Amino acid sequence: MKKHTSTASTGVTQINTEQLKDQIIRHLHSTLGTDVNKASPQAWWRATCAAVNEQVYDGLRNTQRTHYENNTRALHYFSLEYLMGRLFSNNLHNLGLYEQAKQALSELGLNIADLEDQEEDMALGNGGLGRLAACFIDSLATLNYPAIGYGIHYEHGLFQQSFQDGRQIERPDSWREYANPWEICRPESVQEISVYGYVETVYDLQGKMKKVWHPGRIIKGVPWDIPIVGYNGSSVNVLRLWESRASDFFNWDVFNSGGYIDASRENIEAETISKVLYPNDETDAGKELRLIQQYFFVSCSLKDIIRRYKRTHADDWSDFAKQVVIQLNDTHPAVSIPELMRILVDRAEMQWDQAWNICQQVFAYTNHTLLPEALEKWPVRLFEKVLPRHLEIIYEINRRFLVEQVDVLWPGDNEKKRKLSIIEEGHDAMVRMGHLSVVGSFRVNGVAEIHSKLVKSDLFPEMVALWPDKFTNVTNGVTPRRWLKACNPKLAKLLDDNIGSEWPTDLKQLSKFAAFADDVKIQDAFIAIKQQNKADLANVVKKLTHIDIDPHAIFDIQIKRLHEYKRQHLNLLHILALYRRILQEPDYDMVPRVFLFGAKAAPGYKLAKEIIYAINKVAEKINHDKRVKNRLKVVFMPNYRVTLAEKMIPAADVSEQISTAGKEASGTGNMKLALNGAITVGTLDGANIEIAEEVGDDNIAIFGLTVDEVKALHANGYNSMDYYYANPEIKAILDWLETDYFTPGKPGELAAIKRSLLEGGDPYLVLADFESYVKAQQKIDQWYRDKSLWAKKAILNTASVGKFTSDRSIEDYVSRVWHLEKCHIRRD
Ligand code: CBF
Repeated sequence: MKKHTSTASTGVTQINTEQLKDQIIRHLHSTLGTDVNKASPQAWWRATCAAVNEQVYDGLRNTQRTHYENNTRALHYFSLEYLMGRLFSNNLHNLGLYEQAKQALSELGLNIADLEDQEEDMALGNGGLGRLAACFIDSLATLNYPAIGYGIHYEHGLFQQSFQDGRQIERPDSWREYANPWEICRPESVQEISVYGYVETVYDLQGKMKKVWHPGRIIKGVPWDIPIVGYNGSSVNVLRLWESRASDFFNWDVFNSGGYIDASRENIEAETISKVLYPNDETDAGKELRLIQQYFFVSCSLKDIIRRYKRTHADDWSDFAKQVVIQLNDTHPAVSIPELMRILVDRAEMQWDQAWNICQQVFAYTNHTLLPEALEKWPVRLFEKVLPRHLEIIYEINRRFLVEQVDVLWPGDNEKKRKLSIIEEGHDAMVRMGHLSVVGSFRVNGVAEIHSKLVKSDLFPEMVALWPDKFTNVTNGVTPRRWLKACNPKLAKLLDDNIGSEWPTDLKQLSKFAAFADDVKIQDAFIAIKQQNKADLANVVKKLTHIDIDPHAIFDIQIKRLHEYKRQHLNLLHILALYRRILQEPDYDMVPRVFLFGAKAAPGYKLAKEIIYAINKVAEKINHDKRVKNRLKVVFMPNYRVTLAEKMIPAADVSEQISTAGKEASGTGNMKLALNGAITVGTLDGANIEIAEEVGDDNIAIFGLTVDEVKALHANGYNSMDYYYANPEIKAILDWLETDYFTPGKPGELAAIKRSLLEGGDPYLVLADFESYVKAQQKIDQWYRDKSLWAKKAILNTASVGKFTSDRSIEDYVSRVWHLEKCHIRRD
């Protein structure tokens, strides 16, 4: 039997199948306290994780020691979300141990896939920016950049979704109910942070004024480290997540004064901070707990950074900005700007200018959205209650900004001041976190070319006038290790066999695959792989939904959060149009299609939940209608998450990227799907534009209004009623939704969509784009009829999207923002 040996080259020790087997059994005995005869799949999985961790910890020690010895400048990624998914197969792949583990487990009578299913997804994020953070930390470790991710150790990640009579039901997610084998608690690095209270102005003996914050509550932050293993065993970096607990000090006082119940209440309140991830993918501004969450994790993280810095620099701050760069993943961690100022001015007693100078060299900010409702603002009143000293500091930052910058460029222009002020004046004054982030950072980036342009032209034009060089673009990317090598092993092998095996770390190599686009043998192999992946997905669908789908139909997939701007309802209208055509014309000629959706709606987002309900109800009807003769199937996959994405993406023929132009900052699902050979039906929005540039117009179905056309249509007064009356198909479909056809005996149950599109004014221009969307879908239908033509387009998609690796994004950040040096890890 073939024995596999690890290809791991640097930070970690190489082991073979036999050694791995021994390690697994040893851990079954000594870590799990059980035996081969009675071990459950959970125990086997945990024992295997423990065995894998032997290599991981080896790499971690080597990495930390090398970084320390080299005294390296490091990136600190501040993010409220990390959508990690599972780590078992990812760690094995990155260590180069996957085949050994498969072999070792099989020799022990186990199937690796069964063990993989023992792991809960680590879903500490909502969607785009959380998954991006996970890809970025994978790339940083792979590229040997010193970096640490900071975030919150939520006890409950994103809710688990199921459907009851088609309606979304949410249940709490308990990803670490029985402990998580990948995390290490670090009690030696606990931090304490303060909230509430009041600020006192005091004068020292020399008459110098000082601000003293008397906090109302102290909370303990306990760090949990998740090792992040770079591909090929390069660096093993760390994701450090903070768990909140009541401070012993405070509790003890209350406890001693007989307040056992009060002490317990305080415990609960403190623990609440890291209890749950807020399930909105936009903002939760105005919610006190959310502000405390933000402050809790940035304060713990800054203190942790400073503790590490002081180990080598004591109280000399002059190298701080050389050693430390902090990336703010959206505005969520923006309160770190006044927090660092507070630490420097109040605690380190630094002059304001010097402190501000440091801040402005340390922070960089990524904007992920232009949606006005998503631009965070905090009521001044709330800030004052939770972080009174920080509010004062923000006022001072703002005062100096308005006087020293705005008034210098636009003297006496109060309108400019009003627009640029970090404080939005009004009945309920607000702190504008976007403004604060721009003012306090040395670099601001959007996440795709078009988005970065719009950040400059539409969101912060005056800031650009003040600091033209501050703004840049870094187009998003995804890690090809998880999103091709691990999730689509058959395609990965086809690539290895034909273009060599360098592509996982040099994705531009994929372009070599274009030479095979017309090669019939490769086309057949490509189609066969897709077919097998589709058959595998059909089994998953059957298991989860009891729906039978035909793997020979087109698999048309829309997977992303449910939001009006992403327009799942446009997809639904197209499905309804096809259904109606079939009913009107029984022999309607179309390639059979399975429409698959995966999406969670924020629990409080009513219309999004109505859209899910409508899709489920329409699916029920269509899937049971014999007249359809299997030309159409509609499936809404429950509980969409990273693990499900890994099963759906390799099986996709068509990728739905149909947001209103100008609304999706970038998208990353679009990249993963194209990488796996799906053809995009998409608008000229976000990274779709760059995907179109790479794959070429013949290999993508672009439709709809452009950003400029959207703006013009809104400016000229868009009236969705015009489309309703002008297009009989639109009218018929919307009217249909109002009847009880899909909800027998309950007319009007699906009327919310019609209402939003007509009375609600159709803010995302669904009706305006409908006709051109249907045409793009007809193009897909035509293309698919020619197997060889389709295979060629699919191959060219895979071959052309090398740009969208997160390794390239990271290199862009390094050269445009972070200026890091690679640090090659020495083994002990
Ligand atoms: O940049 C990553 C992603 O972030 C979002 O999900 C976000 O949270 N604002 C955007 O909506 C995506 O377009 C973007 O790809």
